[in-house]
Amino acid sequence: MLTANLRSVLCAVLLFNPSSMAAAEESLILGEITVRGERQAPNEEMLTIREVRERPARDLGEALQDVPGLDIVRKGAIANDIVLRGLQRDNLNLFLDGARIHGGCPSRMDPPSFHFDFAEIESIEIIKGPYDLRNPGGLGGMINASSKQAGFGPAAAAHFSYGSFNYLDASLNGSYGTERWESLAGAAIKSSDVPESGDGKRLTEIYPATSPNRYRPEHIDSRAYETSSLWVKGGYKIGSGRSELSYAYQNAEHVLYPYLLMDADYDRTHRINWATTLIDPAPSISKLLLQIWHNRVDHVMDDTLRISSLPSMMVTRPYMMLTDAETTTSGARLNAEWPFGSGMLTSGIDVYRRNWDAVNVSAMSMAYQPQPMIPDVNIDNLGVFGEYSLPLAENLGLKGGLRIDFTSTKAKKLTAARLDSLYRPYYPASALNNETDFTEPSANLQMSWRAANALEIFAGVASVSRTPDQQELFIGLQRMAGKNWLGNPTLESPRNNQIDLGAKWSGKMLFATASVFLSSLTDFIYVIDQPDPDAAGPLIQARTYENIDASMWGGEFGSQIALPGDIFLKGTLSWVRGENEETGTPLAEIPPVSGSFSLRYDNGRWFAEATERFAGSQNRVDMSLQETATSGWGVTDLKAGANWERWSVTGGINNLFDRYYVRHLSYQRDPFASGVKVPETGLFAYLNLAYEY
Ligand SMILES: [Cu+2]
Repeated sequence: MLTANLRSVLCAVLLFNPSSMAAAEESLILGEITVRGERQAPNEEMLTIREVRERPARDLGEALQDVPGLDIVRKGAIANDIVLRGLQRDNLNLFLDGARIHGGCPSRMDPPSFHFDFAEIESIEIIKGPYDLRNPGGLGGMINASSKQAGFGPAAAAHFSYGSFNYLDASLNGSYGTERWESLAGAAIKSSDVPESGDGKRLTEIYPATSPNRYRPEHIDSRAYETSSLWVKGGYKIGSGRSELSYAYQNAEHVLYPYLLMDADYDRTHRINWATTLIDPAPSISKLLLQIWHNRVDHVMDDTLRISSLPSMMVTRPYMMLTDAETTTSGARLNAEWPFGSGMLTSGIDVYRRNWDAVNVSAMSMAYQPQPMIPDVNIDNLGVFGEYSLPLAENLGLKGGLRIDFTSTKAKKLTAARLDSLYRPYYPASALNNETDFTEPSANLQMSWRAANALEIFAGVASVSRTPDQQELFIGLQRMAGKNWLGNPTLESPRNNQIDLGAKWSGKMLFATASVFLSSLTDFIYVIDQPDPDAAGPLIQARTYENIDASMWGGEFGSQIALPGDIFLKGTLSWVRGENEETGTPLAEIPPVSGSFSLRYDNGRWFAEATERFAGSQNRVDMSLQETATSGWGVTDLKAGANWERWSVTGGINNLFDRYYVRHLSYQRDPFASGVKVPETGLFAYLNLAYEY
């Protein structure tokens, strides 16, 4: 937490504070290299908002795509889901200012990162691997976005971006701070028409001419998304600590997901977060953090834009299927830092409740039948942790910790009758219940050794578990054809046992990291097909979940080099491999090898940059899930920009040669397989204009 805050402050000073801009102007990138070198551990990554802002990233997934180890699931023009070292969904923790947030959509139309705008964000911290014990469930890693803080006096910033396909992203931030208090408010809007891929087709034109899931002709040229966000924050200084209360509202309307069989009518999000930090509140405590937060998301999706909703004998409403979902996540934490011996002990207690309730209404036979798809499920978690960091010698540090989580889950709207009729036939040998409990310890040990002035070596070993989520345990959707979608109420908590080795070189002109990891996943939650239990009866095959043993291994490389003549080079490379140890076959949805290389001229007043992004082919696929191979690709991006007093302008072209390409994680499998891959955007030109006061 402390390093994250310090890092935010450094980023803010280096990148945003206009008064320090002149001094830092000559060495903006050099400054970033220095900050990375000083602050970024070998198992961590950080992304500055400068890097985010220079490109037309529509969401956090796109913004993070050049960070080694990160990849995305492409579902449409926006709302890409983040993948870290081949792990995704609930295997990753994603927070805003340390507050947990979950999406409402059972198909992850609104992943956690979709629920805040970039314009709210100052920096993003990524811990790769299970090395965060301060939060429950960080099995694969932790991504924490830190929101902007008001500085001293008045400040304002305006950003405006426009690009191909009527891409629009505009935001306004204003703040005022005094010795004692500070306040900040901002707003942002984003919208775009449907982008075209390199073959000249829009994302809404990717379905075969006979598919019932294709878009109706009048919606092919509609908006791809429209979002608006509003945020306010007030802070009060208490000694050298502070107390802060923030609220944000986000409304996303008409978001198209060609990846899925439905599109979002809306996602409406409320976020409230209160955090108080006290410095030296008692002789034995150096820092105390108390935080309480609450988030709520309302989400409705349906197929009204698709052919499947055209009126027929069966379809007598504007939709053939509709899902109305709502989720709330609330929690609190109390963390304390105690100087103890020659080290520092951090301990804490935290609780959260995540409630998820989704009702699906589909035309079944001759009637519309509502089903408790996610049957109003509570997950309640109580955790305690202790973490001790000890400097063993001047150049050798040791850090270790232990955490225990007690979790109980209950599906309030899952009746015994529905469990018996819909779930039990697929699990005849198990006792099925609408509630289940877990008690899981997690632990890690990390060592960092400064082997030479510029060289730091990192080694870590960790064992971290997470709770199965509401969907994996209790989802229940009976369908007319295809496959049912069922949770498995007998799931155990998955666990990641991982070792990491990393090295970081942070010289004056060169910053480089290299890391490798090996992970043994026990009770990993994996998608499987259950056969039709009553060949002649009304039941059909089901797509469900089971615990498997799996292993993953891989590595990343990242570097930033400053050459004479204001030339900068940047390169990244990521690789991961996953194996299902039960069957000896590849794990599904593992990204191929990928990377980027860029060359930049930057004299502090203006810059020009060329980047080549690439991915290899992925032939290691899970045939049992009808996963198919994906070809490799490479695309070229160009950009240039200039600063003048308080103004800055950046423009560029992504995918210069208008290549048609798809990512490996670009299509949905059963039970909602639409059979199409969602391609990446073709040639895309953009202009960003920013004014900072
Ligand atoms: Cu949805």
